[in-house]
Amino acid sequence: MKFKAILFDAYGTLFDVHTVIKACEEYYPDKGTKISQLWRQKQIEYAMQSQIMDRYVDFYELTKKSLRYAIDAVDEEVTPESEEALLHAYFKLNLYSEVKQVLAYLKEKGYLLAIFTNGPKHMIDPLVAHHRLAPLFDDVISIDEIKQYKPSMASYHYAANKLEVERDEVLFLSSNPWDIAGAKNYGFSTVWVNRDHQVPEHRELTPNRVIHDLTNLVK
Ligand code: LAC
Repeated sequence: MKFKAILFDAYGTLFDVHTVIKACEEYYPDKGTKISQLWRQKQIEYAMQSQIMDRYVDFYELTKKSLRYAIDAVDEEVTPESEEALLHAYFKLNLYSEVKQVLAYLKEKGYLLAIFTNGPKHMIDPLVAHHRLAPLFDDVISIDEIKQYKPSMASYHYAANKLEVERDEVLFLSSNPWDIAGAKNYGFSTVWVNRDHQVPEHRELTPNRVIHDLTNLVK
């Protein structure tokens, strides 16, 4: 067993961020998909801008800020009710259907399993509890603990140190190309979970494997 630890990004990799489309449609009919896409795009952009400006704002605040942008961008009004409902939906995102089965298999094989995410614990812990995932993970690691967003080198370094493993003992999985590039840049082996069949990026930091869902990992 070459790897000691397998780390998983949270949003888009374990949890489906576009679960929120249903709630978006209830408040903004026919604009739910557009809002959800802009919301996710801006949430990531704001995290990177926060990192580059050295002006840390936690991912929940950035999730609120990007939601407001997305609703404004489709010429709709944010109301206290819609904002509360849509943010609440972020704490009940669907778990991708194959996740529990694959995690149980990997745990049985003896790997250290952890979530490694931009989300603060107060966003991630409710999702882990909601889906009863705690028995499967040895740790939930948030960059909020060092206030350095992914894909910074410092963030991946923190995760390896927290698990007390060397970078070449870690396999990192994410659905986000920028996250895979960052992890590879740091020195992890990487598996891109290309759930949405996106076009490959960062060919100089290419993932070790590309899969479309976690079942391929088992194979
Ligand atoms: C995460 C988001 C950025 O870190 O995918 O979970």
